[in-house]
Amino acid sequence: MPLNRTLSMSSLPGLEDWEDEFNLENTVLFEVAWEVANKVGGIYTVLQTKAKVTGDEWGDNYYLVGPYTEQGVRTQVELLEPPTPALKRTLDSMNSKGCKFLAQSEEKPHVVAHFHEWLAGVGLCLCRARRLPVATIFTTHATLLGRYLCAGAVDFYNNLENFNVDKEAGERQIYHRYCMERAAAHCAHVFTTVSQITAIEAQHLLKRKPDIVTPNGLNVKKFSAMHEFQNLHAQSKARIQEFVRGHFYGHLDFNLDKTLYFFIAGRYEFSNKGADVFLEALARLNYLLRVNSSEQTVVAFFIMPARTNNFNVETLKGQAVRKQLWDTANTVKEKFGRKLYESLLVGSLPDMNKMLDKEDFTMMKRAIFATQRQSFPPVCTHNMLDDSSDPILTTIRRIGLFNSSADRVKIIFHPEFLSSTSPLLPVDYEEFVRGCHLGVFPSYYEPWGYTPAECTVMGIPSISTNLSGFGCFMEEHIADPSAYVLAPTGIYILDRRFRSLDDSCSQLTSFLYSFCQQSRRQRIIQRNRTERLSDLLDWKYLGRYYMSARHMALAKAFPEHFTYEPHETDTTQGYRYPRPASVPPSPSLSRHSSPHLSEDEEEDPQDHTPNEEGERYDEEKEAAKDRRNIRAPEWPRRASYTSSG
Ligand code: G6P
Ligand code: 1S3
Repeated sequence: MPLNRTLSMSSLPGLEDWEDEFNLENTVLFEVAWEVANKVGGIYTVLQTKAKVTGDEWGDNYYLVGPYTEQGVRTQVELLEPPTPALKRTLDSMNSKGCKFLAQSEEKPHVVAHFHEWLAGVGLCLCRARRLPVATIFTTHATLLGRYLCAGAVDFYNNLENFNVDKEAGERQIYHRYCMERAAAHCAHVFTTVSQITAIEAQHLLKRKPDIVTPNGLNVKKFSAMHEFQNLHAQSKARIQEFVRGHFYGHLDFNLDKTLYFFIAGRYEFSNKGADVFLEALARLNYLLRVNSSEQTVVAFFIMPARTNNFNVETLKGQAVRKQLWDTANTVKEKFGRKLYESLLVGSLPDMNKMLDKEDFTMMKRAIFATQRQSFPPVCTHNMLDDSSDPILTTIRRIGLFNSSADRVKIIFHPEFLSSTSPLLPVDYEEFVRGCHLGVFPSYYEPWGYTPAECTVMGIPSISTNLSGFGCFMEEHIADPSAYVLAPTGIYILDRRFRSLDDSCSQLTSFLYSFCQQSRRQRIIQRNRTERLSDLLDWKYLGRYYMSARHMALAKAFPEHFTYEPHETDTTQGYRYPRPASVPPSPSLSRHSSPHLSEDEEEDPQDHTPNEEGERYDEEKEAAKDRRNIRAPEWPRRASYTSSG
């Protein structure tokens, strides 16, 4: 029975269905990476989210190979017997011979082996050195040298072609690793990377132009109720507000209903991830909000793991004080309720002067007394091991954002990844993102950047840059790619390529300040537009690029059985999402394109109040208008296959 895989792609509105069938019998795919069932960073997310679409295509012929970690096996792996006799024989033989493998069996399958990053790339080099009959693919998610060079004070993108790569790798003591990465890139039948910008980097630093760009996708979750993600935002925001109530106890002199939550999250690479630019822009935003007597407050979270010695006492105390106030209020409420009930039972209205007794007042006074504090609410939630030299804390000391009452911008540095079991902020990352208003990722070095992509699929606006794979991808796939026009869709792209550092900070400040000036209704509409872009990031669509890479590798390794027709267009071209129909093209007008109501007007996403032009806002209609504007994509031509013998 031949194993056929059929893929149908029609989730993006306006897209033609794409169906493909070919014989997968006797063809096996191995995907090898250090981050298979081993959560280290972004590659884990690639593999974990892509597993479904690859599994749908390859069925039982798909194998993920990663390191054996007890923790990973216990929490992420279901132990099974090998499904095919050939695999069983191979595994038995590996076990008995101390884990050796050769791709030989009586059935002689066509094997595709896809290796991610230099660590797994060693296996690829060995496959080729031993002349194994395997079609190999190497994907680099960042180049080692690029990451190291960017972390130093180097004008990276203007000097890409000038680096003496051996010398630079040697000076940074990564020469051996660099050589493995370069060897894997050169040995592979097909070399891929995650974005156009990293393709250019790889061409200069690894000296091989990637054959194909394989952008990262996500599993996009669609709710049956269109506005469910908006409800989730409100629920998750309430959780964050609870934390803020505790953290700022004694200094809660700002209106939580007019407070916006911004955040940056990821690997703690201070300048590569743009934490430096974000802090500078926050200092400028603070100034602007203050001089303009804005009522808005911004709480900016930094979620970047650093070396710590647990939570600090002041932060834990904040949550304890909040809990105590909550308990006190509940106790008094219960006593009050009981007295009221008893009074109603005997048919009389209660004497309000007697509803609370002395004991109640003492209890409440004690609770209020506990909220007195001499210091400002802490900037950092943990005891930092490198407190005096930590780059975020050092910058905060320099720019003076200490969470004082006068500050309109407050900072919370949480140097640990979030967890729903935390005693401080018991939410997981997804819930946290949903509850925030804006993700800020002004990276200098970011081959892809999952954080803004995750924001997009949850309908949360984000700021990325034209130096990040994600930023460039969105710029390329959304019509009218200019910062002003993109902004209403909730995808802000900061220029870090053609501007000085200072100019980029100014641009980021203007993004943040204009975001603060939006009314609640404008934010709701913007979230709807952001969420509508999520299909663009779905593996159902982006999985195609991986397919093309595999087809190409099979054709190169087994030319007698497979052929591959080169694409007429670059494989990263194709679908472009149009400017929302309701947004006028002029940058100067775009900010108030949506019905503009004041912040005080409490609104609902389903609220259809007329705007100042007397038009009723209808999200369904607006979405339909957007969809009608979508141009049919120019899909890359499919690879063609002869039957695999
Ligand atoms: C969602 C909810 C609304 C809520 C709004 C708050 O859209 O469905 O009921 O008013 O979030 O938005 P904001 O941007 O102020 O957090
Ligand atoms: C890399 O992880 P990082 O955060 O070190 O790989 C990710 C997955 O491809 C990518 O999103 C990220 O930009 C890279 O930098």
